[in-house]
Amino acid sequence: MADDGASSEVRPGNQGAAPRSRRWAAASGVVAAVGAVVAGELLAGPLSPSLSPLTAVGGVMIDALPPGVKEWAVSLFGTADKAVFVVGMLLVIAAVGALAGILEHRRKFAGVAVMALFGLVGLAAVLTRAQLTPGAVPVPLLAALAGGLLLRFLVRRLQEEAPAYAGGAGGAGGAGGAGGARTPGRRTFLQVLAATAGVTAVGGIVAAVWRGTAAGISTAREKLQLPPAASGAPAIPAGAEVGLGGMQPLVTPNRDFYRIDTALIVPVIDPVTWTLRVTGMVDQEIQLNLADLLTKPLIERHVTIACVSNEVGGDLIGNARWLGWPVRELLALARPQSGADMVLTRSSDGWTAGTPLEALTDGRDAMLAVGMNGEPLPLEHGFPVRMIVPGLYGYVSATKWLTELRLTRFADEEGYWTPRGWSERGPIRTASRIDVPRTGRRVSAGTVMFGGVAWAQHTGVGKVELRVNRGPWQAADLAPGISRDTWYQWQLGIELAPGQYEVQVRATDLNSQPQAEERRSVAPDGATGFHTIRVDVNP
Ligand SMILES: Nc1nc2c(c(=O)[nH]1)N[C@H]1C(S)=C(S)[C@@H](COP(=O)(O)O)O[C@H]1N2
Ligand SMILES: [Mo]
Repeated sequence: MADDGASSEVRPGNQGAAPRSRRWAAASGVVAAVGAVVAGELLAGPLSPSLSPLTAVGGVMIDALPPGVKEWAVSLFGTADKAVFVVGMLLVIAAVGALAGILEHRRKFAGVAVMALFGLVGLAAVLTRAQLTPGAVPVPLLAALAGGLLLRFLVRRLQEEAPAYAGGAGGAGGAGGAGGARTPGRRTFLQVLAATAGVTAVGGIVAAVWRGTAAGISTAREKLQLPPAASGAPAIPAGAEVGLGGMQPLVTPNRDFYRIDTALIVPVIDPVTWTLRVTGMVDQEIQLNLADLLTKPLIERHVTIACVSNEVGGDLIGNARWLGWPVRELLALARPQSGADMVLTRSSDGWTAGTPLEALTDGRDAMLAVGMNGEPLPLEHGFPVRMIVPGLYGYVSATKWLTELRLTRFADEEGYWTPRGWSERGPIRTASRIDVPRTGRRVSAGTVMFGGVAWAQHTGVGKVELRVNRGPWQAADLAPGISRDTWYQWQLGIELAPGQYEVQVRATDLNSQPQAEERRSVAPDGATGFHTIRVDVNP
């Protein structure tokens, strides 16, 4: 195809060479743009550990995503959603970089201008974030400067040292021949480009390791000695775990515990300098540090927490043994003023949740948690301190990386998710789930064992029933719960002949309130409907 006599006589530095040199200019732009990002991450290390330009831009984008898109992304990518998001951002950045390279090749400083724009976008994003500190401001500008210098340097090398490939201004021609030969000039340019890309890659790995592992804080966390609870967790009753193969453990191990939050990188908080403030409509403002908190009489309780985005049958729910100080005791010291009906909790990254004051003072085990299943909170689950409130969805109560409790009124302020299409109040809906057998699974005829969990937070589960092909409800064996603040396991053997069946579950709480039957999706205040599975019974 290329060999069509008439047009084969390509002039050096023209049609044949220009596209190729444009490609190298684009590659230079990619290296420069990624280099700028890496520079930003590295500079953020010493200057602004909890806010880099990349995480600032990502945070702005996450906050701006319509709630539907967010749910979709979470369901599509599961817990990998953040990695996928970051990779997506880097691809866009690389594409913009390629464009900058091509522009710079065509016209001096045109690509550098794109890099400058990059820096301004980063700066604008940084300025809007809650973690903003003075040190964060110069980072995007210095990063953009690094990217701009790198781009200019690479494109100049491309144009000077491989003039045959420079299709740009002046039609620099001749020296290298018509596009095929490996001239010394071109080889030098490629070496420079490869070296720069290598340095950028190494820098990227250093930045990722540095920021990703947050080594110092992880060590501090591991060294942290949690005091024993003044009031220990009630023993788990015998038989609470039904022990059916394929069921999930009654107490969810930390590494398997679902994680939901808007934080692109896990906030890393130094436990030594961490403070918690109680502000707003209180007679006595309070500030305390972790050492203070750990001297308080702590309680330890099993509490099941759930996400409002948990679909019927979903797994955004987990049960852990939390160690913490009752929130009501802190509030008693602060003395809320009359009229206050909401506690707006805030995290180090500016996320907020609006919790009814009532739920924090009515005697339930709402706590400022420091421990999860016998160890300090994992970084992803809110180290050093988070709030746990039995009976409320996480988005209105379970603030991780907690830094402030602000007494206010629902009439005056709202939590992060409320203006984004979610209810102001979020009590966890009574619900149930079939875990065994998995939907669509083939089983053998005879007694088929069904098992799963049910929860009616802070009320307790009264009964669980199953029905086959919309027949009569049959009572399942309900295992004893650890407390009314945890989920309960259940099981039931049902005689099934070969065929295909639809099996549904429903829970009823200890006040005889059955869970809602109507199928509704998660927004604005939690999914409803019966979890329904299909079972194929083999002969
Ligand atoms: N700082 C902060 N805390 C947060 C959130 C958040 O986005 N940021 N998300 C909340 C939501 S929606 C839920 S469901 C729970 C999840 O807690 P987990 O990740 O420990 O399971 O955390 C809550 N606490
Ligand atoms: Mo959530």
